[in-house]
Amino acid sequence: MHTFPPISLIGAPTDIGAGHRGASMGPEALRVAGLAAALAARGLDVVDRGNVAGPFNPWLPPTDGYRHLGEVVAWNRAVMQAVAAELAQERLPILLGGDHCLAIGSITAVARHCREQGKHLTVLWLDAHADFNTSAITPSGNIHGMPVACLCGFGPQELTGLGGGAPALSPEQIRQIGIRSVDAGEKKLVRDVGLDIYDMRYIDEVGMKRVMEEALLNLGPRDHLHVSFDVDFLDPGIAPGVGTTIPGGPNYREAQLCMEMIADSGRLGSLDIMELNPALDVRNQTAMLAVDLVESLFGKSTLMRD
Ligand code: NNH
Ligand code: MN
Ligand code: MN
Ligand code: MN
Repeated sequence: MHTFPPISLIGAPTDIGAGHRGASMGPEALRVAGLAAALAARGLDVVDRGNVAGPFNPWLPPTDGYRHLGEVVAWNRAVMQAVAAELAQERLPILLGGDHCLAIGSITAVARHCREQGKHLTVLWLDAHADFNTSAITPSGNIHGMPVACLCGFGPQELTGLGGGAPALSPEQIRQIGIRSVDAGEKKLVRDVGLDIYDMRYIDEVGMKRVMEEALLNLGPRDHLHVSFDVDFLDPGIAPGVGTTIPGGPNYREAQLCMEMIADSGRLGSLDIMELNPALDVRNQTAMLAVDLVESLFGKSTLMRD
């Protein structure tokens, strides 16, 4: 069993980048589902920092290919600062979304921290979607479909340069798992940049065990693993509380194994829990499932393994 650093929860209550309203209630639903208590029960030091603040969602159509770009930038600056403050104290930040556009701020902070500490950053992107759209190819203008592209330098300067310099990531640092919905233009772009995608077909063919062995290969003590968990990664049959359900996702055991194998790597350094939409959930079951999976991510397991 690996030990984990002290944990800080940071809420970002907004749906500013999403195509449905309601992810703004995600942080509170995760709190109500008992996230802090579940981690504390594992013997971890957990502090809830409360929520960061940002502009209201004006719910406007796209301008120049983006919906709410100015508001998205403001929220991401706030998230970046809050995440950076926790990393600077050697704490492990957990961002409670909020929609997935906020991973730009979170991962920009993590990338800068890793650069300063001489660590190598790898991002595991658990999602039904590749989130690699740009303003030219997006079908929606929703920026939650663009964070991975922005982090790799494809996007508006305000977001690609959020950390004040070069893009936060290069495509080789990213491994995407669970992907099963990629838009036409996005498909070409992810192929061109050579993104490492373990899609659902590959998971079906070789199984989650081998997928995670490959995704976690060669992680050493100088590696920092960031997990960006879009709750729509999960099969909608077990996780209905998200805006963009896509059938055919990982089932309960596959998702548990994925989390358990990340825990076993001992390299988890930061986490996003994104896109939970309580307005679409049924009796908070998706939030409770997310908490259950996050317990596994922090080393909880059945029988005698923990
Ligand atoms: N690909 C679609 C878009 O860009 C949907 C993105 N929705 C997500 N991404 N939830 O994770 O609009
Ligand atoms: Mn998604
Ligand atoms: Mn996503
Ligand atoms: Mn569990």
